[in-house]
Amino acid sequence: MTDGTEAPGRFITFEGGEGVGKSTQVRLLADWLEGQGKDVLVTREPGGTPGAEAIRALLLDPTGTDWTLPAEALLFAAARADHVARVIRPALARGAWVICDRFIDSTRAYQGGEGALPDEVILQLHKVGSGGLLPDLTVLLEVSPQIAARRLLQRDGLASDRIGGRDARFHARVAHRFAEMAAAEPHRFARIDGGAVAEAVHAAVRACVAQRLGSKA
Ligand code: T5A
Repeated sequence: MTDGTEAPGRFITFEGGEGVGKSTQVRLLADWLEGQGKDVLVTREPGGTPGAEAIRALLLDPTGTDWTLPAEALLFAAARADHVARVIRPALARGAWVICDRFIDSTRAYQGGEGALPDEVILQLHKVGSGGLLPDLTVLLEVSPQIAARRLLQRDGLASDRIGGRDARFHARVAHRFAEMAAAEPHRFARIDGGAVAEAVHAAVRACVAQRLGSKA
């Protein structure tokens, strides 16, 4: 992890838009690492602690409050602060491999970017709330909007949460932000095509983890 403090664990995050296959790949990677005898903790954002899950409900309920952008960013930062302090840091300190479904880069992509909050502001909130903790590796899964839409339609029908239900332009901007962040930090990000069958995507994720974090592939 990169925030100036050394901890023996490894911190891997999965990022990307809705329906790219993050949760599926988190599970497959966790199974694979556990099969190698590693202590693995799987978690997600927003969420991961009772307090952060309560904030998740406030943020994502499609019939709930229509938060302003700064309020939304503060709520994500508050949920993350609780999650990092109570779950992620203790797990890393005991040497676990922590795999998190979304983290700070989701806030940078969804609440930041053109016409939204400046990246420096979001990173400053992250510094205050979570000591600026960054993952060792961030896997960015990318699929075409058509593939993502087809998967989500198959799984959820027409239902979506308050943020997932925003229009196609919003989601295109989010995908562009993720790509920009990955280009700016190639040592932390790995961009992986999530359009193939799940096992093939998993093979690419495994190879990447082995190469970047020195685990057996
Ligand atoms: N958000 C979150 C912010 O705005 N700011 C933040 O800081 C944070 C942390 C969270 C929402 O909050 C926003 C972003 C989101 O809008 P969520 O409930 O966590 O939402 O949901 P998502 O992260 O959007 O996750 P999804 O479950 O929608 O998508 P996943 O996890 O990417 O995809 P997955 O694995 O669930 O797969 C979706 C479907 O496709 C199938 C699966 O079986 C499933 O049915 N699938 C595949 N099918 C074919 N081939 C493959 N390779 C497949 N992989 C998966």
